[in-house]
Amino acid sequence: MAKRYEASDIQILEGLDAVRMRPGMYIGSTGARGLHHMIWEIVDNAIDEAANGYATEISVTLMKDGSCEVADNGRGIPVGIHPKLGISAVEVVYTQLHAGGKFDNENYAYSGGLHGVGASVVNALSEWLVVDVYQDYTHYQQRYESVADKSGKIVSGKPVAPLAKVGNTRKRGTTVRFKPDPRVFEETNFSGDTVRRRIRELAYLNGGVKFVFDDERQKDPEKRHSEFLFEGGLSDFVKYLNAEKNPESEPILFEGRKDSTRLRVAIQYTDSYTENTFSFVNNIPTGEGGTHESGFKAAFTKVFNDYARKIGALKDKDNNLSGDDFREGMTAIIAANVKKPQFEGQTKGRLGNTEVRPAVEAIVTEQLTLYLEDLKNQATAQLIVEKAVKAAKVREAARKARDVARQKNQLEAAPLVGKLSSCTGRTPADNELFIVEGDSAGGSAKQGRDRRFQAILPLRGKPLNAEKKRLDQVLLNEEFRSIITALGTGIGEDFDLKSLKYHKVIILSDADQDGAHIRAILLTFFFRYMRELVTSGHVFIGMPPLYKVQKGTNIEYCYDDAALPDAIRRVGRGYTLQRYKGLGEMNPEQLWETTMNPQGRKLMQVTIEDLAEADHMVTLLMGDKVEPRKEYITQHANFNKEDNFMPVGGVNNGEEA
Ligand code: 1YM
Repeated sequence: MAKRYEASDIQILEGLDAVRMRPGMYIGSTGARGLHHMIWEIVDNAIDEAANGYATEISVTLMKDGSCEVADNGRGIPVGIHPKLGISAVEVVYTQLHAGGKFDNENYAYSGGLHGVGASVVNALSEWLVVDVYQDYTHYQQRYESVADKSGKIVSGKPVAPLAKVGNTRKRGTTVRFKPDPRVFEETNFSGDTVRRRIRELAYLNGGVKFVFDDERQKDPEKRHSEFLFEGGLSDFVKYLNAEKNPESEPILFEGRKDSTRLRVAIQYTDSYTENTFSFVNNIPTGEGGTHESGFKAAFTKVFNDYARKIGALKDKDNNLSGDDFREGMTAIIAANVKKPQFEGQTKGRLGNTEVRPAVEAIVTEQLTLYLEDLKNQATAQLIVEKAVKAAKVREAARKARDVARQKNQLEAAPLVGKLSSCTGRTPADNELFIVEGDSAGGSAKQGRDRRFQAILPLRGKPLNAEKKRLDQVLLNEEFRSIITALGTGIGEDFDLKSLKYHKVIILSDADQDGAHIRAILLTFFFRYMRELVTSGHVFIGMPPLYKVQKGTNIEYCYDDAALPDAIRRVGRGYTLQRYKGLGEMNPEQLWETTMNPQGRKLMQVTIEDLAEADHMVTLLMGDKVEPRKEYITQHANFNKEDNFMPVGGVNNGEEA
């Protein structure tokens, strides 16, 4: 048994009102993201308990009253009285900022988000919160509320009474139920899909722990209850990601520790041409990579080059194969645990800790070398080398093709003359590029736009599906070439965000199946070859209206079916209703007014909330296997719904960034 917890181990730093003053500092935002963060902070504590071997099951329930309940079957938060503060440890954890035996305790080397301050932050930002502890055959409970004092100031997370014994029990564990405070959050409606998706991810990352999700607000049994238990952990994760691809090997699995870094890796190769690396630090996705990812890549490339020489696939005179060559067709999960993670970058999705890179390199070198020495792994190892040799040849051919293309000026402005209608403004930060489906809509957009900052690129027909093509083929496609040239960033390894000529890239397609398809193709292309364009928030989806309700000069546009009844009521009797079937039905003025004018238009920003899920989705929609795609499209047949913008990660509904 680990050393028994002492109430005096807890450190105290600050009170809760600081959190309410600046919620963003503690949970990132008061929007949908921050709202969901509340759940993950509590779940984090339950996961720690499971990771330390005390809990086997974690459940999350979204309640009808807007509250959320998180429970585990671990030891229960300690109930002993803190000698200096004279209150229970439970109360310390929930009312004192920075409280927790966690960050100076060796057992808790790897706390996820806020190093144990999470619980009190959640309490501070809740209307009310109730903790139940089941420990030593006793059921304890305490309730906290955020209420206004006489002067009207809100006192955050105040205990209604001390922790009390409320009964006997044979249960073990901790249950926390809280209701996010609408005075803090702009949005208090939890998204069942978001929560379920993240719980599934956590279940993969914490193999062997059972996760149960209930959404009591739902009628549909499919959406009401889900259970996730993956005994194989990361190995199951990588197989899930490759489920719609064609795997060519069994997963390669290893783990190790060095200094204070722990690393777990799962790798599986498929016949696809793209690389999919998903990394995590303390269960948090690191979509922008970082020192753990670069350490992994460096060591993987080095060890495999040595191996390729050893088996004679590379001769003395040959150059080493590149990292990209080895990663073609690779799906990899890299899960690191780091003591004091530093998250950097645009979306705080990059690990900055410099000590992690050498530690990860050492672990990967050691473990992969062991793997390659094992006779039963030779077939997989040789396959990887053969694939890399082939990839190197193709890459060389593509490079030559690209050089030729450059020389011929093909990738420069030449093929675009007459196609791209550029804007007059020369400040990329102000400029917008509309990629418009079809020549006729393109024509309307050209006439309707504000030419000072809006450029139009009409697409003829469908560009090809980038998922199924190698870079050299993508470069031959005229539609993609014109996009690459217009953006000015280059592509793949050459991509350079600093050269981006339009800081808003807006996809404008019809609200029908064809439009959804074109949108998915474009998003796949950006996702595969210009991922940074998406991760740094430059890609948007334009939303043309579906209806026009009109009486005389009184006009209302509706962007979804749900808005129609209200619009009709406002316009009143004698209205006429027009349903737009495509962009082409709007004249230039209407297109400007409804879809392009920054005052009043609706844009959805494409974000990569969850890289792994996004990749799965892209593969599903765009990959080789037809059946799962059909199934998906049939299930989500209404192409006017937000769901259909999901192929590349989440989409921020509502306003521009
Ligand atoms: C539904 C949320 O919070 N579970 C949980 C939390 C703790 C413990 C067990 C725990 C930790 C320790 C010893 C220890 C926490 N304890 C603390 C603190 N589930 C949930 N389960 N015994 C029990 O850290 O040594 C913070 S969280 F600070 F009191 F130790």
